[in-house]
Amino acid sequence: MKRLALLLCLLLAYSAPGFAKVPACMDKKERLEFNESQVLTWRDLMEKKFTARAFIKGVIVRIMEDRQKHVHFEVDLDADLSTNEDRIEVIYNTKFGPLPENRSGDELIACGDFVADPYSPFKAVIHWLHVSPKKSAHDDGYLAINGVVTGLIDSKSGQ
Ligand SMILES: [Ca+2]
Repeated sequence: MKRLALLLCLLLAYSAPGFAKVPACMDKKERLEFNESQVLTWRDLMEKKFTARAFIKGVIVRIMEDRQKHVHFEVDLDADLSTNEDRIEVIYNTKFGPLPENRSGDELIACGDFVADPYSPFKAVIHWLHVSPKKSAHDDGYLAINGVVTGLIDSKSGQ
């Protein structure tokens, strides 16, 4: 009985507020952990067009651009807005689901593809934040803002 109580306590601790519940982010068959510092290392070291799976949590600084169904966020990866060397560009395609309400300072979680992009002001882009229309070809991704998950609508099947 005591053991059960302890287990319950542990479970409650893990579902405490502040831990947004989001789906697993997969890289082939492996479940990714958040990899913000890895993303910044790739940005600094890898050749342009280098691509890898990314799973990041940060805060929204601002919307950089919003056109042709693509919303570009400036995201700060350590949530400290007084430091800006840890910022990247996150691009969401709204045809895979409506953009959750958002404002500067909100928590953003992105599961998708990192790409080293010299044309981005941050040299680092994360995109592909949506379900894969062809399951075998690419892992699913998503976007979550304040725990509200989007990107899960398969635009081909309309579901
Ligand atoms: Ca920062």
